[in-house]
Formats: sequence, C-alpha cells, structure tokens
Amino acid sequence: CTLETELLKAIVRDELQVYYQPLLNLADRTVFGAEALLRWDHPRLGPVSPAEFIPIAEENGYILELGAWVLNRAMKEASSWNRPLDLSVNISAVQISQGNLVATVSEALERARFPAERLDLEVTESLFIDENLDLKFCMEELRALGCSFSLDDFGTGYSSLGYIPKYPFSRIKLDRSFVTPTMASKQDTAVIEAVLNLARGYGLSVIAEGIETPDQAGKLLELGCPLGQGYLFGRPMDAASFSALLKNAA
Ligand code: G
Ligand code: G
Ligand code: MN
Ligand code: NA
Repeated sequence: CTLETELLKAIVRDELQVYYQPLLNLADRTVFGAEALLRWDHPRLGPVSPAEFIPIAEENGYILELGAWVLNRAMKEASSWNRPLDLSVNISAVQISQGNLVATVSEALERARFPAERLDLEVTESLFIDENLDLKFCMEELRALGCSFSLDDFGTGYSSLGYIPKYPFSRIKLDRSFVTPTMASKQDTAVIEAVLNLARGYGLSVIAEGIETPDQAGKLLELGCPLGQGYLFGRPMDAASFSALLKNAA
C-alpha cells in the first residue's frame, strides 16, 4: 500500500486533525488569531508531514476533499473558543482552479455559523507567477463575502511585485527565512524593512513567521512589524491545547 492509497482513506478512518498555532500582537503578546495546520497521524506510518502529503493530494485531486474538511473542522473548533479570534486556513491553488472554493467556503461558514470577517485564507506567493483572472475573481467573490486573504511565504518565490495590488490581499506573511537567528546582519533587516515599506505602501498588514526568540520578537517590533507567530509563543497544537492556552491567557 502506497502513501497515496493510505491518504485516500485518511478522512473516513478519522486519522486527520487540525492543529492551531497562535498569532500574536507582538507589543502586548496577546493572541488575536490562529493558523490552522493539517496533521495526519497514520496508525502504522506515524505522523506524516503536510509538506509530504499535500503535494500528493494536489496531484490526485484529493486536496478538494481535504481542503473542505479542514475548513469545516477548523471553523467548527474555532466556534467553541472562549473569545472570538481570527482563523487562518491555508488554501492550495488546486482548490481555486479545480474546486468551487466560493461554495465550499460559504457552506462551511454557514454550517459552523462562523463570521466570514474572521476567516483569513492563506495563499502562497507561487500562485501569482502568471496573472490569473480565475484566481482574481475567486478572491474577489470571497472578499465580498467578508473573508480576507494573506499572502503566505512572502519573499521566497517571486521577484516581480506587480501582482500584489491586483489581488485583494489584506496581509503579507513574512517568510520565516527572513527571521534569522540573530537578525544582526544589516542585509537581513534590510529585507524585512523593505517588506514592511512595501506593505505600508499597499495598505497591507504584515505578520512575521518563525519567531523563536525574544530578541527576534523585540527586533521585529522595533522595525515596525506588529504581528507574529512562532515557537516562542506556541507550536502548532491540537484543539484542546489551544483552548486551554486561551483560557490560561484570559
Ligand atoms: O505545519 P507544517 O510546517 O508541517 O506545514 C508544512 C506545510 O504544509 C506548510 O507550507 C503549510 O502551509 C502546509 N499546510 C499545512 N496545513 C495545510 C492545509 O490545511 N492546506 C494546505 N494547502 N497546506 C497546508
Ligand atoms: O508555509 P506555511 O507558512 O503555512 O508553514 C507554516 C509552517 O511553519 C508550519 O509547518 C509550522 O509548523 C512551521 N513553523 C511555525 N512556527 C515556526 C517556528 O517558529 N520555527 C520553525 N522552524 N517553523 C515554524
Ligand atoms: Mn501558512
Ligand atoms: Na509561510
């Protein structure tokens, strides 16, 4: 049995979970949201990384079912949090090009009675290599429903920036490769500052990924980056642990 055939049974066998990583205001360290991250724990193979199985699911189309499952599960779990938070869900290009993402998202919002204004969809920069009108219309429709979009992995995939104002983004996610161990080099902070300037110019907010030390958090705040996520504040954790974290913070 291959990974692929096992993956096709993951939903019905109840092997999937959504983990949540806190998103924070760096100034006061309050949690304002969570990024949903899919986890697959196979009974025999053990945990399989989404970096490994998402590409397989994109290839064989199962990502449409997986993507819908994540949206439904994450909004259902987020509805039980002790206070309203933003929820960010990663979306694959295939869900836009081959699926009916607008219908999938609106059905999930309705089922969970989750406010669209709190749902953020993360799309990776690599989607925007060519101008894509379907993608643009899809994003605009979801935007009209109240959802927002974050540009994920920013700075890793693409050199021209002209696509940014053509699509309805609210936020840029500064890739964790820019949050270096010390952020001491002028070059490292120069890239971060360039991204912050660009975001300011386009009226977008920025969230820094991969913050692991208090020094990094302090430096980012100093540079003018108000939002962040990373192991310093919390690793991706299961729904019960995330609820507990919110209760302890309250
Ligand atoms: O959580 P982790 O660092 O293992 O995630 C690895 C990669 O898998 C990341 O790029 C992340 O965006 C992606 N990923 C995690 N969950 C999902 C999901 O539900 N949908 C999609 N499309 N990608 C996901
Ligand atoms: O591609 P995307 O940004 O969605 O992927 C998020 C991934 O980054 C998740 O797999 C998550 O586990 C991982 N991640 C989150 N915080 C940190 C961190 O502080 N350090 C490292 N190395 N990885 C992180
Ligand atoms: Mn992401
Ligand atoms: Na990223």
